[in-house]
Amino acid sequence: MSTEIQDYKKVGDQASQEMLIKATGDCVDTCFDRYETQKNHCKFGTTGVCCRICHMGPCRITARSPLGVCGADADTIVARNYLREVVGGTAAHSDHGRHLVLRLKKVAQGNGNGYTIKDEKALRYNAKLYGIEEAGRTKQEVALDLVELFLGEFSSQEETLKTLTLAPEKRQGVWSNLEVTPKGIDRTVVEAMHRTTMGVDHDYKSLLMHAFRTALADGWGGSRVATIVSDILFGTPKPIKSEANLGVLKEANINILIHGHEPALSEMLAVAVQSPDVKEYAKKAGANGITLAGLCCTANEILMRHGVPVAGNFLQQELAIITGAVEMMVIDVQCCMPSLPKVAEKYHTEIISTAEIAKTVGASHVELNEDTPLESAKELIKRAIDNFKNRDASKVSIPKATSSMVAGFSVDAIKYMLGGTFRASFRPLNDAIIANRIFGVVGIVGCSNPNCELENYTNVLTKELIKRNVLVLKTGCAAIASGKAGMMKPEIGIEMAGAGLREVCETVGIPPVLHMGSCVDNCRILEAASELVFEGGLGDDLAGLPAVGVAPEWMSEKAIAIGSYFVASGVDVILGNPFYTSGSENVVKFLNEDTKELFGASFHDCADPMEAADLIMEIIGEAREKLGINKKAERKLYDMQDRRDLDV
Ligand code: SF4
Ligand code: MSK
Repeated sequence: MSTEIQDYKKVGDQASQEMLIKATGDCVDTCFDRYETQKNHCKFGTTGVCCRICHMGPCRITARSPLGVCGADADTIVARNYLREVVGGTAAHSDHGRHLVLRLKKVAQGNGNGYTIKDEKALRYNAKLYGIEEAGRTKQEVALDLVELFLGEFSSQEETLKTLTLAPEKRQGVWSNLEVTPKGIDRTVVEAMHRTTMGVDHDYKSLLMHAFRTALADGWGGSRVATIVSDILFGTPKPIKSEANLGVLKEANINILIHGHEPALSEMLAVAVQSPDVKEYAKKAGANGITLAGLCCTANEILMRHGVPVAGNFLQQELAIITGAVEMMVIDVQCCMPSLPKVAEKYHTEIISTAEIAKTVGASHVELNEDTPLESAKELIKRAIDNFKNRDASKVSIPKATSSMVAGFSVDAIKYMLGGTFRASFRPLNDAIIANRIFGVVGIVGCSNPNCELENYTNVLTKELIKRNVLVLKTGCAAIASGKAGMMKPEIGIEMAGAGLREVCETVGIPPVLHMGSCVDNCRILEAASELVFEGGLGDDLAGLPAVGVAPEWMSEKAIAIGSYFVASGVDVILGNPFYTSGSENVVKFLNEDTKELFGASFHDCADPMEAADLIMEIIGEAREKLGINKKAERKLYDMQDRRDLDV
């Protein structure tokens, strides 16, 4: 490794290192450089004791000034700030869900204009879950009823969320006893903003309980609705092969990147890019073809359903442009850096913002024509093709690194893999856990963050867990990290797995690390955990399952909401970097200890991936002990007499 590369040791993967070196040569600033200039973080911010909620402040709590002008203490201020972060995450996931519900409404009313109900089975299955009559009715009629119900999930003023009834009954009882069952999503979010404005809710416990209530409105509300409707409109993901890392970009091709979170436009682009006229247009422009690839969670959405390759995760969005080979980056919502047009100035890349609510200075704004979305998508691709002539060959350098992967593990797909068409169920997984071939299940989720070495924590922990026979479920940028590291290629992942997990994966034909989708799809992990409970033999609640959640390199408010709904659901959560709450011992104690009494799960801070692995084994071991399954099952070879006995 050259000294130049060693300088970028905060970036573990070769492809990103190469692009950071190129960025220096091209005089381009990236988030890694900006992190260096920003990294002396304000202590008032990182400890959560800065309040700028009213204009008597800003107030900052210190030993010499323990109260704000209004009298608010550190507990109130830290808890208010935490709740507002949960609100940000919940609002992002839920607004995404709302847009999808409104799209399903148009489709059901006959105004889909190219969007259809792609998965009628998912529509009917989910309608039944909510008690909507579906037999003998058209899919449009069923969809309209489901849309009405989902819109009620946002607007309900007095009734609690219907989607919460998809959780195990015992958990619903816990929420009800603690009075954290949320009413409508919009009401819950508005109330959170009201509670945190100057002079309203000052009791840190009351504020934190509303944070959990709000997070539940995300995980068992907005996010779950978003995932269900995405499956209905675009298809429930099934295992699909693809590739990950910057090497998916091709020098001789037109390269188009889709980035953000909402799948509606990218679905159209994935269809449009296949059309013969568009392909012909690319050939005429002198390109071999078109590479459509994704970044962040838009990538995960279209990877899961179309096998569209993933160019990279959150921290690779600028690096992708620095290859000099990207004709267009189409951005929608969430996690798209405002720096993108600035980076693109050095190259020929055109940044196109597409969401009405998400505009970026320096980007061109093009919204999909709702009457002719496919045509709009084609026009966008042709615009990228027209930009090919502006590419400067001397600035092009695409890293070679790519890794093949299998993604697309929705809960439905996992059930099918475990039991086939006629016996699709989680039974074999429950049995493997009970027999201790699989020690437990861990969801590793979240982002990448320049405050730590890119993907190191995520990959070290994942590798260690599968070695210790823990099945790993992944979403978001953490999933992309495993894809890039080869762990989602069954033959490679299986080699890394411990004997018990390996046996199960080989029998079923799955990798030991399952890609379950985007960050909104973290609700799929809760759905999978609920299936473990419904299947029987592992207790009657999510709390007590041999399962843990981890957010190793998180950075977004969405991750705070996700962590909070995991804990409120009874699943312990390990954080690679702590919340900005250390300014209040009471708040930290509440989140890291008191929640265990309330919800049966809590947060744990753990900066080292190997220590996290040990902690996870301890938490899962305790759960196994309580379930009475903490022993190594002997494998019994049956002789003829045993078989006769079994038959009796
Ligand atoms: Fe200061 Fe209180 Fe205003 Fe916050 S709400 S800025 S603590 S006076
Ligand atoms: S994109 S929220 S960086 S996972 Fe979902 Fe990745 Fe985190 Fe954004």
